[in-house]
Amino acid sequence: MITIALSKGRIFEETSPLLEAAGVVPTEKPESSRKLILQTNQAEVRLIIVRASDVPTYVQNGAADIGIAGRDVLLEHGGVGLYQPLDLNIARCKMMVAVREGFDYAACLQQGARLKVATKYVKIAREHFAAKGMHVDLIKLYGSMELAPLVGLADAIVDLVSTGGTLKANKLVAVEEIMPISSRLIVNQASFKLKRQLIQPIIDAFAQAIA
Ligand code: PRT
Ligand code: MG
Repeated sequence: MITIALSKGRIFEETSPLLEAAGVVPTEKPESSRKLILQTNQAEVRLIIVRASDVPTYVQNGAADIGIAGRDVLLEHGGVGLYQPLDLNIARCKMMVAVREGFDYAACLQQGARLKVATKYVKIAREHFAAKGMHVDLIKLYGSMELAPLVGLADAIVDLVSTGGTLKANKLVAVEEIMPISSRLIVNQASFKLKRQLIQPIIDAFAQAIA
């Protein structure tokens, strides 16, 4: 038996065609089912539905053999003990620094001002600003980062941007790209050794499907 950990929403949607290419079709849709364990057309493959940021934890601990997680999630998690054989190039976006329209970010940088930065991605943000030699006070949030500069909680945010629609709707502008983000296949290292005959064909089918 192999267990694949996925999150609902964009990751599930963009992974479905890859699973199908590997011959794996869930018997129920996670969007309409409340079940957290989904059987598939293959008796030896099942899916578990977890929060996006929990996927590495399930795979690291062997509760799932395989998972799909964003580079953002993997960097924040640390990725220790995870084999990462494939960048699937799905759920693509960019990690960006954004500020309120009219806020002079460049001037702040020049003056060496100490910025308040709100983000869910504390580790990525800390490393980014440290590499630039900038002093920042990081404020950890769990969502709706876009609100923070509008109500004076922070000068800037670090968040994911795909269409840019959320920034625009909140009168924010991106001022810096930190890194491009896409989702990766992750595999538990022990599973990879012990269940290679089940796991390798899935990796190969995914690799072929994205090529
Ligand atoms: O939603 P939940 O709190 O359960 O967890 P999550 O937000 O981590 O999960 P989910 O399913 O929303 O995202 C899963 C993965 O998709 C992330 O880890 C990223 O790798 C990837 N991804 C790709 C994105 C986006 N694009 C994205 N646009 N994740 C989030 N967003 C959010 C962003 O945070 C911002 O609030 O969408 C908003 C901006 O979108 P635009 O299109 O308005 O720019
Ligand atoms: Mg989300």
